[in-house]
Amino acid sequence: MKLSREVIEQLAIHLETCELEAKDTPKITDDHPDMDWDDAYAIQDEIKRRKIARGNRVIGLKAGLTSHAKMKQMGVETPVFGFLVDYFSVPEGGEIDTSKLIHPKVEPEIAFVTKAPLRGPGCHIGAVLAATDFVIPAIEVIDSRYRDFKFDLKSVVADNCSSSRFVVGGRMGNFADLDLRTTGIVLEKNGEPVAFGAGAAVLGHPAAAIAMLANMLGERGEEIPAGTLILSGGITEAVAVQPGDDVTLRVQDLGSVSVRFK
Ligand code: OOG
Ligand code: MG
Repeated sequence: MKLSREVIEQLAIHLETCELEAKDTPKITDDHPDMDWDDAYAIQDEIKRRKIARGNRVIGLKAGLTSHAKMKQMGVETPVFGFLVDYFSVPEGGEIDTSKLIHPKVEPEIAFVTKAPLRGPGCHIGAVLAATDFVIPAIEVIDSRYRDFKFDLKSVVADNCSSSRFVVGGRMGNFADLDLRTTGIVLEKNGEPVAFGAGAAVLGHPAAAIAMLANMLGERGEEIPAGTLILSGGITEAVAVQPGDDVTLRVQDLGSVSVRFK
């Protein structure tokens, strides 16, 4: 750790205020170039602590920057993780108020729901498949608090990996009849297909993102509990949205999920 407890708390308040007031900020490493990974996750943890103290409930986890398309778009090379709280969840077919967000983008993802705990080190795809209750399509809405989505990895980790909203819906699937590597996806904006991909874009298999998350949490002495919803990461580049946009994600064999922006 390079930052004092006081600075970690100040940066958490700063980033969370930007989220709650929909204001952007330059990336925090501009003023704190020496901050390390532990500092970055400590700031994220402090944001989580503040939300829980305010009465919000943690309802899931996310892995981010797990596909080559996303890493290339953001100019980074390592996957990261964050948390999801109650008010991030938007009902299927629901509406998202863009006036509460800075510059939202949507990502096509596959969400996992666990039925048994997962703990690293040594967590692998086989363990993830055995511990998964079902998978379901998800649209993640990311909204980096950093000006023009310009950040480095430590800044984005501190900012809870741009987490903002998400929608799950469509059909639940399980691995008896799915090979998620070849599961195709189409992301549509206002009826136009805007991004295409297959599950293998996420670390070769979306379950690998869940294994990686369990291994990263294991290093901190934490696990993924049973009954956790986990977003496995954007399969394609994120797509910017404006008020009035209608977004649908179609996932092969798993139906579709939609959300509107007002
Ligand atoms: C960071 C969050 C990335 C994903 O699925 O890759 C993410 C960002 O790109 O702002 O959620
Ligand atoms: Mg994502």
